[in-house]
Amino acid sequence: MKTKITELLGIMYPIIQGGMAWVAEYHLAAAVSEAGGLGIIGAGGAPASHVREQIQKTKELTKKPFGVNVMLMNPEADEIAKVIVEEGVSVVTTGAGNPGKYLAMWKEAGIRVIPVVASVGLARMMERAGVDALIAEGTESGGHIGAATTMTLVPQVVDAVKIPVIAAGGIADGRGFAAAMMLGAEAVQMGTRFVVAKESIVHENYKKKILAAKDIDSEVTGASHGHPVRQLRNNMTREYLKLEKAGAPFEELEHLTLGALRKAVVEGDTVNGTLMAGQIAGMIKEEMTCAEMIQEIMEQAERLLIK
Ligand code: TUI
Repeated sequence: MKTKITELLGIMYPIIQGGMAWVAEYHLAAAVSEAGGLGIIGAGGAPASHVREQIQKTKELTKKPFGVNVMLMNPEADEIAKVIVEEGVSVVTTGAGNPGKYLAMWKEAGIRVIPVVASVGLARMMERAGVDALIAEGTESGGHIGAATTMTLVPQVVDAVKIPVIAAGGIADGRGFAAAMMLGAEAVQMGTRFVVAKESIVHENYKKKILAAKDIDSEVTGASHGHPVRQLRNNMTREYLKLEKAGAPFEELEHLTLGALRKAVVEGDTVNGTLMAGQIAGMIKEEMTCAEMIQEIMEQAERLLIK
């Protein structure tokens, strides 16, 4: 399927894998790229040296294009931005902030720059700054989120800018893909579905929680201090929300979440770990390879779009 995004990025299918911290490492990124989508290494909160290693390992597994996501709150974001240039990565996505200060360096290196935006305001600002495309991410997503839903955000961003828009948040099958195209998107980004890919290194306990999740099993923590994060309900979210409701200071809440994503992804701690997942988790029922998922989504979407 050809769209402005498949042309821009040189990929077969307009499906991009979310740059999820801890989850989006080189096995997953390479598998998605090999399957014809765009795999992404999620730098998350990792040090720049780790990101460089991940890039090098991905290159060993695939010759196809892949990207790196820079989580802009990472204290080593400046170094990671340089590593991306040095390693000749072809696509960068960014999250949780404004990547303005890196744009000149990335564009000069010929990198395709695609920031995640959660509002029309930032979308316009990013287009003016010269980015290649945008990911409009709705509040249905897992992890750090904005306030607008995918259904409302995507068409408003599409109307506001001329560059291609990728829809994210609440998309996990061919119906969601087709709906995103109807809203004017040129591709989709999926996170939660790829967490349970066969190639994903995420702990089996975490995957099982996503596969067992129902529609209303996610919870948003941190909204009171401006860092809303969506994750599956567990002991951690109950404790967090109780403290948050009681007006606990930011530092105390931070302490609760420190290292909690690693605990979930690596150790499989589903009680006190952070099980980041989007609202679409309730629809995901099966672990598949990335190639199987992408084939299934594209076949279903094409049937719907031809109707
Ligand atoms: O970045 C994400 N999702 C993430 S990052 C992450 S790591 C983390 N772990 C624990 C606590 C907090 C973060 C987990 N999930 N998605 C992209 C995204 N970007 N969603 C929303 C935004 C966003 C929000 C506001 C982007 C820009 C923005 O504006 C900031 C500005 O400076 O204008």
